[in-house]
Amino acid sequence: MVSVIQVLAGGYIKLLYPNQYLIFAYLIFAKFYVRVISEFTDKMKEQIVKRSFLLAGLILLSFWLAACGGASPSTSINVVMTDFHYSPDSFIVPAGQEISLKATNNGAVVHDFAIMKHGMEITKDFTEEDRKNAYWIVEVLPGDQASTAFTAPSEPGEYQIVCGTPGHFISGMVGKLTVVAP
Ligand SMILES: [Cu+2]
Repeated sequence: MVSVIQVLAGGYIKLLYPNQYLIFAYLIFAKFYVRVISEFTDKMKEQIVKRSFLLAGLILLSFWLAACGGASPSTSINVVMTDFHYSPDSFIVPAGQEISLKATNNGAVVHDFAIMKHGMEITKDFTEEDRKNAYWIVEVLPGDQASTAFTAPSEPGEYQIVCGTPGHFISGMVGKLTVVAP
């Protein structure tokens, strides 16, 4: 029994929390149940509990499937940068293909999305010397958004993504690009 209330609540919450809306929809649904449950018979209550567990199970399954879905290579990257994180922070792309990138800077300072060349991972903060070891860099001003494209490296493997703004690498602004054979 997927109620109209659940669907409406889910749609509304989706606008506010695109990722976690299912949990919120479930909580609202559960709250609605608690309010009316006192008027129900024991058999009805039993059924409601069973259905609640089933619903929770389906929600968990959908999260699990969504997590698995994110593990396949994609030719588009949509990243949100904040102070000092990438969200998401790992990407899988097919080797040698054109990748479209949309980078949004929701932070208060300028951020980069710099892919280091293979084997050129940095361990200390990004410096001007590291710039030549970058495979590709896009810089985005605070509150701005960049839509661009680059060709994925031809060599499969793991590539480090870093922010080149001083202090950001050591603040944990790091990601991972996994290049897989197409
Ligand atoms: Cu940064």
